[in-house]
Amino acid sequence: MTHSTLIAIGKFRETDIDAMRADYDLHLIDDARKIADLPAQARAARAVAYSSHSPITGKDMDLLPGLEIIAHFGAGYDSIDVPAASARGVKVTNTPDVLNDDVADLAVAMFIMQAREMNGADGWVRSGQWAERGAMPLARSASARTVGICGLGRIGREIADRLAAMKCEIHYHSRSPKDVPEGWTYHADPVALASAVDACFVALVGGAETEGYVSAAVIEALGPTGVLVNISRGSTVDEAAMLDALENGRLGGAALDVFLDEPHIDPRFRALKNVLLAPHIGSATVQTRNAMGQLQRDNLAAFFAGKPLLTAVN
Ligand code: 8YV
Repeated sequence: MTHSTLIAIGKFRETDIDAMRADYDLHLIDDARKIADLPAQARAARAVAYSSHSPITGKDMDLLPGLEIIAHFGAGYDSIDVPAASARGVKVTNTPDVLNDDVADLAVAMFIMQAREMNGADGWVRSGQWAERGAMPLARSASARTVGICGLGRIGREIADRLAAMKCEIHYHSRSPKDVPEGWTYHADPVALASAVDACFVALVGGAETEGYVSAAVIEALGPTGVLVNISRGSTVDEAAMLDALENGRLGGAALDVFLDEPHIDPRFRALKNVLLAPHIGSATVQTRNAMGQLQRDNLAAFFAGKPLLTAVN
């Protein structure tokens, strides 16, 4: 049987490449800018497997005249110009839900680490300060705090459920009120949310609509004792305003897994003691990345079998 052609664009693990090679005539490139370099036979492909945070545009799609589907590795699909894909009749799929637990775990873990100053605590022991100077200065509680979730989608809800189990008082902001447990407080305005809480978790989808959604006003409302936790996209926060506020003590602290210019983050972050940093690892576990790869391939298989797509975006 001849295999269908598949163009894989971006970074993939060997296991995913092997799995795609088993089923397709695979052409692998690391960036959509390299589509033009592919041989003509590859550019006749009907399908693309995508795994990149750099953009794929309508112009890139036009270089693939037979293109019918872009199957993305990731829940967020802000790197794909979905309106351009739709205009060309190209289906887009993503890999939602399978990563919810890991991303929510990381958000809560980073919140606890930031509050309890775990990085400093580790250093206190390693550097010998415990023996030399005695007990570390007191940190802050993570349990029983008042917390806000900005964006109560599927990941936001998992974060809220974990925080509720930690006896936190839950506030949230989303476009409209959601079906939530009694006692959770809805705020129609993100500034009102930030004013009401000790810590705010950003769980918004990325893309043009949410760019800078966590604005200077939201950051000011969180205030000198407030903490911002972001596991969504760097673009959702006004990063310049956040850096200013962190440097000047107008924002208490932050725990960040995502940044504007990954992996070349603003060097100002490195000097900040009140910030916990992670290199976009929300979904970065063997279990979840396996599940994401499988879901990406299941969408491709469904497409080639003429069956309904499992997780269609458009
Ligand atoms: C990335 C993510 O996909 O799912 C998302 O939206 O941000 C991550 O899981 C991952 O970094 C692979 O590029």
